[in-house]
Amino acid sequence: MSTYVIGDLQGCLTPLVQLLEQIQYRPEQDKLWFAGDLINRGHESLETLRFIKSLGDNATVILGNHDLHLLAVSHGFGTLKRGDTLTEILSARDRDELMDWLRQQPLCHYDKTLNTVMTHAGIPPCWSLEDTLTFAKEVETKLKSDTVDEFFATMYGNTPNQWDNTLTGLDRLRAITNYFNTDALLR
Ligand SMILES: [Mn+2]
Repeated sequence: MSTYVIGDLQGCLTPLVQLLEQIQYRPEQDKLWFAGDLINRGHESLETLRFIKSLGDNATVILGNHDLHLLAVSHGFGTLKRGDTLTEILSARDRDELMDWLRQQPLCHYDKTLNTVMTHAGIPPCWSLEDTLTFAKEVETKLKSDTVDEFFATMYGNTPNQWDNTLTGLDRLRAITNYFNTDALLR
């Protein structure tokens, strides 16, 4: 059994399918991890999302900044930018199903057996593993909640840009999200 970790697909399904052929991916025994940014920029975003979702338990997915942007826009927050290729998802017949599935995905994945953590951009050096998992859970709980719109309404923005354990509320959630998803904060 092998575990393959694949980075930013950005809506490029055809190269993914070619890659899976090349590594001779065997669904009955191999696992695929996707490190976020499944969609946007590329021209097969809708099909990419449907494909990853169809992999079920064979795929472990975490959210990247583009995935969160799509979720925010689909909830009526944020605006589409030039170069975004998200409209086919937003107008798809299975949009709600895809968005509900995406919203259930975590910001961070930890595999104890492999002693490995996957995040989209990184982990700040001041966070322990326990901090990392706890902070990810805080955002994930909000994402799955009925009050997720509060999060999307305040998700955009680069402040606070310094981690402080005393941060609370939506500022805290935005800071955690930015640390997981924006490598600028980690430099
Ligand atoms: Mn990204």
